[in-house]
Amino acid sequence: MPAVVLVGTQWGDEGKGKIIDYLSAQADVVVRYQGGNNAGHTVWVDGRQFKLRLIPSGILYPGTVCVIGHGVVIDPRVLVEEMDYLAGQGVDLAGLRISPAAHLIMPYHIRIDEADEDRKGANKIGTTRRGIGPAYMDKFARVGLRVVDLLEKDEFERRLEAVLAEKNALLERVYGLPGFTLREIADEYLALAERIRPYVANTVEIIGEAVEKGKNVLFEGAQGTLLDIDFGTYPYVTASHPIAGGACIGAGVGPTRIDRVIGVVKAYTSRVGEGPFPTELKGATGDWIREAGHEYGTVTGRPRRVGWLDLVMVRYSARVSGLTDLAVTRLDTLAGLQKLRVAVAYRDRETGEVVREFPVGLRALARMEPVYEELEGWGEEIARATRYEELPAAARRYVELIEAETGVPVAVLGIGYERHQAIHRR
Ligand code: 2SA
Ligand code: MG
Repeated sequence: MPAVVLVGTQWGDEGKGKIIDYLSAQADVVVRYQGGNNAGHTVWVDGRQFKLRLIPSGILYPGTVCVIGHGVVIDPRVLVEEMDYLAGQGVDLAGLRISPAAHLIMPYHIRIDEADEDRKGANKIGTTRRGIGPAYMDKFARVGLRVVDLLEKDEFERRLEAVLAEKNALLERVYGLPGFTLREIADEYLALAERIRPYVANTVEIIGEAVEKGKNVLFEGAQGTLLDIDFGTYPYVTASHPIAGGACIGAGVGPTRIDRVIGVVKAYTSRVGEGPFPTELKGATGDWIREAGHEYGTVTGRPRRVGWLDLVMVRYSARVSGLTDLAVTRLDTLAGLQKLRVAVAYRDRETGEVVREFPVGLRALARMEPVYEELEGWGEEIARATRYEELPAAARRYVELIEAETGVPVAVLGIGYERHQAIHRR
């Protein structure tokens, strides 16, 4: 394996958790490099469900080092809650390592995220309301507080006092909401700091050394390519870099050290939150897929918008992340549909032109209608296959269309929730 980056190729919820879980079994180190608790990975182990938000699911494998890198934004309440949840399930946290440079999500970030969404009304982004965007804003405005600050009481209080004056003014004057006192935040956060302190470590060295020694290091992306702040459907995006390059920035590893980049593709498309979605299905077929796939957000419980597989999008994701492999998930969910459609290009409604590249800008995207290829569906027998050759012919044709249209080989196929329900081709 040695150094592998795994990314979502759509709008998140591609089923990365399942593939990450599988790869984590062989990994020595697993790293989160961006986002925060706007991510939610669900992993099934022997009929038991684990829901993770910040800590890499590699923690479920004893002996694995699990890193939360520089590029992640950490809500200390959520982190400690998750530590307690895992410990309560009998999971050993000894492998956890937290970057001192990771920024903190503060209570005012959450209040601002919520207030900002409410104020925007019809123009809202549909965020997870977890304070992710406001925390990254402060990072770039250079007024963020980091894990390292949390560990020094005086420094934390000094910096918090300065920031709070500004945040309270914003909350009270712009949003008409109450602000926070220094003490209420500091007392709670400094107590949480003591729970976090034992796990804070030099993550750049830990990762760098592991890579140098040829160990298996897995960088797990959260969200998906089309939610990337630069490469996604801006402004309907998250505030970080879910693409493969984000691993270099958010973990502190050079691009020359990455061996493989795996893109996870769900067999259909889903999106939570607002923004364009060319292959969206609004009628009965969409409802059917939503129910069959339990397409409700792990974090917020929101019903996800669903649609046909869009290979224009996946081709674009392969481009921006330099994908070497694909992992296709949820082929089992589509079982039972007679006919399937897959977008292989777009047609510009205004000019009639057929394009194969993903366009930049909401206006351009809104003009596009998908050019579909229609394929035969398959039945329930798919979940019992153990080798590629045992898959129904129609499912194999579906997989091969993905390969042909993206130019990237499909290495793994997910055909069910359980760990063992996957087929490996490379
Ligand atoms: P935010 O809260 O600022 O990040 O919201 C901005 C937009 O990003 C969307 N968003 C997501 N969409 C799908 N899945 C997300 N997380 C996955 C989950 C985790 C994953 O299962 O919940 O697959 O890695 C996620 N996080 C943010 C959000 O809906 C807004 O459109
Ligand atoms: Mg998810």
